[in-house]
Amino acid sequence: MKTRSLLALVMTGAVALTACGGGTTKDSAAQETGGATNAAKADPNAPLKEGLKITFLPKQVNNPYFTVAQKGAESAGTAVKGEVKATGPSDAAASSQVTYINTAAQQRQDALVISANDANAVAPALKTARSQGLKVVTFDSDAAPDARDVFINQATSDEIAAGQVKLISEAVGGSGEIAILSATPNATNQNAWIEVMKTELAKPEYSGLKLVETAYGNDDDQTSFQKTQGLLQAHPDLKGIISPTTVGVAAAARYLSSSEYKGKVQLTGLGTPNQMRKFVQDGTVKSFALWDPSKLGYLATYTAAALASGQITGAEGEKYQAGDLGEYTIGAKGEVVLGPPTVFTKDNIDQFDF
Ligand code: RAM
Repeated sequence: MKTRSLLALVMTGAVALTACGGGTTKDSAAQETGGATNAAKADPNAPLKEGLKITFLPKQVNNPYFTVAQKGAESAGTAVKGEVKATGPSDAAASSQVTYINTAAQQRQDALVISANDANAVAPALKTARSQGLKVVTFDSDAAPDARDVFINQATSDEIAAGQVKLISEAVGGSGEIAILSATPNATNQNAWIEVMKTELAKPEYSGLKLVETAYGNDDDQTSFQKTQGLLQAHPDLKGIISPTTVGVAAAARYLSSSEYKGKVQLTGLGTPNQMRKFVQDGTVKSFALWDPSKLGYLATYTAAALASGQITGAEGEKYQAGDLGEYTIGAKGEVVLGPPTVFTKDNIDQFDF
């Protein structure tokens, strides 16, 4: 009896310590696989802690996609009665987020919600932050799995990338040269999608399509605009462009819409309906896709609160409630999937406002 109450006391102490974010014991075996890294067990019935401090760190601040995601993060912050502070670099360069991660740790934030510009460049800073008790949730673009607790993926890479190839194939009528206009060369999400696109293109149903170049606009409007021009000049037979970045696809559409290539060279990608509406209406773009970035920001922030409250640890199979979005389950390697992307065309684009 005595031993048992002593054990209970020790265990409660351990849980309380972890919940306070101090002195978290790391399980190095679990760290290898990503996801659950805390020795503490999840308590699905633990109440959400009030007053949690959460830093929201996008790839870059002047990107409308992340502005919408931030709105979702802030509304989740209100729902969990916490405080969400958004900050971040103006460019999406590989190591531009490191100082912001260090600051979040110094400011004793409870959690960090980040879309990583580079999986490895941010990893050492994230690991240090976690050793100081911060919970780390990546969303949109993952960091190295052993540097974060949970990754909120917008949709599986397979469905995003296969969808992009299908859209360009339909737009160009199944044959011809195509190019990819990506964001930065190190972006985890972009590279995962490009890899799947190449696998898709190797399938017999796409034998008429030939990928001639992958260019990088660095998620910078002007660079993306110039790279579009460069692709068209370098490949006179180009029939289509896939730009799986909201910055790239909007810049490419702007270039095409006022050029001789409008309607001749097809464009698809991942874009926000509000940025792409005029290009769908003027016939430059037939279709493109995206998920709702605000739901992505909401889910990532809610997940950060669930982690910081001890409801989940990031281990596969754990379930939790994410406010308005309902129940989610942690998958393999600490990954949670928001849901399938939406395809936008002139028939449905006016139903969306983001
Ligand atoms: C850009 C960024 C982001 C990506 C979207 C689709 O805003 O590259 O990481 O997910 O496009």
